[in-house]
Amino acid sequence: MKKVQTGQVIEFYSNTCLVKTNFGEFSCVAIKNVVVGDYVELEIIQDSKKTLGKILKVVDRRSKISKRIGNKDKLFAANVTHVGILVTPSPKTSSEFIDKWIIKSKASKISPFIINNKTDIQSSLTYDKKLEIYSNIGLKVMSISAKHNINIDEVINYLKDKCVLFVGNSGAGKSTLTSKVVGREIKTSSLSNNQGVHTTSISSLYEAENGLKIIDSPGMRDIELADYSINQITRGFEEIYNASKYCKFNDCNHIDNDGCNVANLVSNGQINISRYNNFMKFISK
Ligand SMILES: Nc1nc2c(ncn2[C@@H]2O[C@H](COP(=O)(O)OP(=O)(O)OP(=O)(O)O)[C@@H](O)[C@H]2O)c(=O)[nH]1
Ligand SMILES: [Mg+2]
Ligand SMILES: [Zn+2]
Repeated sequence: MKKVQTGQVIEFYSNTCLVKTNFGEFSCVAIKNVVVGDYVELEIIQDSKKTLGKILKVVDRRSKISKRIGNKDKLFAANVTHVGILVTPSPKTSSEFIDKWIIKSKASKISPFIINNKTDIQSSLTYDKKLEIYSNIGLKVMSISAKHNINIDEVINYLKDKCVLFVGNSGAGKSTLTSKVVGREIKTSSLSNNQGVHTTSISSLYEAENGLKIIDSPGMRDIELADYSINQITRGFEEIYNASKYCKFNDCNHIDNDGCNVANLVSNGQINISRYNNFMKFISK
């Protein structure tokens, strides 16, 4: 075994982290700004009692994702490729929640997709229509039941060799799905209580057999849009962005009908009204 190795941070505590390499897992003193999902170069230091890793360098990240703590955004995961937005009839998932996560994912160069969980529960027509909005704008939607093992394979196959972050309201089934995908009981549920208030700051990365990785971090809920530019928000509404290219005026506010292609497409139903309302709400903040 060479003294200098590369590996990936799979668990992160306040000042130590666990790095997985081809030669096993090493406990390391976390250097500043290292987060779960990071690829690192580490030096293996062996003294008479224990083997420890010393992180020398963080490899350039393909993506970064942060969460709001107090009034600050704190980086907490790196190299995520996909965000799986869990949508459930109970607890009810708001369209704002979904649209905010689409914005956040796209702004972070991460692909969002939708997991319609709890299909064993009878859904309403409005709920089914809500899902249709997202498949109509080209998002992948997978219908599953995490608890009853329905379509878990579809999720596993879709995410082969990818790194995913599941997001959803407390009780949407993130931990249940993670356990099913990874094939073992995982620690997350004991870390977050029913109100979703996490009791510890640990973030973990779980790996399934086909190279699929899941990053789990308790307390991933609110998204503050204040930090996003109008352009970033607009890119979360691709259908509105594309339609706006054909508005009569460059500085169109998309409210008045005079020559506004967006408003026209909303009134004829080609752009969904809930998407439009969220868009207008988010950009006016
Ligand atoms: N009926 C039904 N219940 C489910 C399904 N998936 C998960 N649940 C239940 O929903 C509850 C919450 O599931 P969790 O996996 O703990 O939810 P979570 O998203 O991890 O919640 P937090 O950790 O609080 O954010 C549990 O009682 C699960 O058994 C499903 O497909 N159908
Ligand atoms: Mg959970
Ligand atoms: Zn317009």
